[in-house]
Amino acid sequence: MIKDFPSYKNTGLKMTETMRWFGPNDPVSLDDIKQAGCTGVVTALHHIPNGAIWPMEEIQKRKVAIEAKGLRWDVVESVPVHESIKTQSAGFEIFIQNYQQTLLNLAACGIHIVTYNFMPVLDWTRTDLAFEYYDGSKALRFERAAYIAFDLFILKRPGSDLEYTSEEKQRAKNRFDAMSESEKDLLQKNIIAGLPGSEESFTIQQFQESLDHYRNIDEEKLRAHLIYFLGKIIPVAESCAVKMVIHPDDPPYSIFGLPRIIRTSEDLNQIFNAIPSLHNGLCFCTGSFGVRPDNDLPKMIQEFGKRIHFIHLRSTKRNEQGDFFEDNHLDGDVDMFAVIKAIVLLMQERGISITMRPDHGHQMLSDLGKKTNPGYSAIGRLRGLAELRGVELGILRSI
Ligand code: DNO
Repeated sequence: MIKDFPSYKNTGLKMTETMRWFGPNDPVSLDDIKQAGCTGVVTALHHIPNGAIWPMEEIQKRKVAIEAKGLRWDVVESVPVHESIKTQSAGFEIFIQNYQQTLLNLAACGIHIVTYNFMPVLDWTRTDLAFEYYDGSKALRFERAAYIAFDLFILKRPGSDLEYTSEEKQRAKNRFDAMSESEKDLLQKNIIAGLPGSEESFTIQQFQESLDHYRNIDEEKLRAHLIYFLGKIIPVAESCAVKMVIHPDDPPYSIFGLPRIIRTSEDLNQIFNAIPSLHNGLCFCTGSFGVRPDNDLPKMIQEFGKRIHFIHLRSTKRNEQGDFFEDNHLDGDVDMFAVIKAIVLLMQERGISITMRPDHGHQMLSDLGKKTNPGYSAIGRLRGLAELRGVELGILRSI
C-alpha cells in the first residue's frame, strides 16, 4: 500500500516508517514518534511475564492507546520465547501452547507480524553503553577484550579458558587489570542486567545457572528445538494470518560458549528449508548480520526477500580484534545505499511496503542529559530515520 505522504507521491512503494516504543513508561512518547514522521510503532507487552499468554484486553488496551494518537501498531517486537522451549525442559509444551494462544489473540486484535529470537539466555549483548563517538555523542559497543575479561575474571565460567587464544587472554587480562571496581561493576551490569527489550536480567549466579542449562545443547540440538517450535507455531500463525519473523543473533556468533544458530544465510536456509511456509519469516536486521564480514547484506535481501516482513536498519563498524560499535546509520561497514536499493527493488517486485524501523541511535544533543533506554533515545533515532528516508527517496526518484 502506498502511504499518502505528499512528498512521496508517484515515487513508488516506500518502507513503512515506525519506531520501537516500549509502552507507557518509555521516555520517548507516541507524540515524539509521530513528529519523527512515523506512521506506526513496534511494541510489546513488556509487563506480561515471559511465557504467559497475552490477554486480549491487554493487547486491545495498548492498541487503542496507539491508535488514539493516529498511529498504528504494525509489528510486535517481541513475543519472547521461554527458555524452557529453547532447552526443551519441563513444561515447555505448555509454553508452546501459550505462545500459540498469544498469536491467536494478537491476530484477533488485528496485529499480524510478530518478532522473536532464539538466542539462548541473552538477547542482544554489548559491553559498553556509552562509548564516546568522535562527535561527543554516545554509542553502544561490543569490546571483545572486555567481554573476555568478564567471562574469565568476573564470571569465571568453567572451561572459558580453553575458548580464547593466548593473545586474546593477555589482552583481556591487561584490560581487566586496568579497570576500577566501578568499571568492573558497570561491565557486569551492561552484560547481564538486561538491555531494553531483552526481558531478562541476571545476577552472576543466576547467569551461570542459565548457562549450565545449555551444557548438553550444541548448535544442532538448539536448531532441532527451534524447528520443533516452528513446527507447532507456524501452522497456527498460518491459520490466523500472522507472519513470524525471527531476529538474527546479536552479535552473530557464539558468546559464553552458548550455541547460536541465526548468524548467516546458511543458518537461515536450514530453518527455512525445514519449515518452508512464508509465515516462517525473517526480521532483516542489518546491524546484527552486518557485524560479520562474510554476510553480504544486499545478496541476503535478494535471497530471502519473500520472507522479509520487517526490517531493522543500523550500521556497525568492526575492527580486527573483533570489537564493533554502532556507527551512524549511513556510516560504518553496512553499505546502506546498497541495502536500501535492494529493499526498494524487493518491495516493487512484491508489490508491498515493508515495515522498517531505524534501529538504535546515538545518544546526542539534549538526550545526553536525560535518562534514556540505551540505543533507544529519541534524537539519535530521529537522525537515523531522517537519513534513511532521504536515501530511500533518492533511490526512488532515480530508478
Ligand atoms: C535490540 C533488538 C533485539 C530484538 C530481539 C527480537 O535492539 O533488536 O532485542 O528486539 O532480539 O526478539
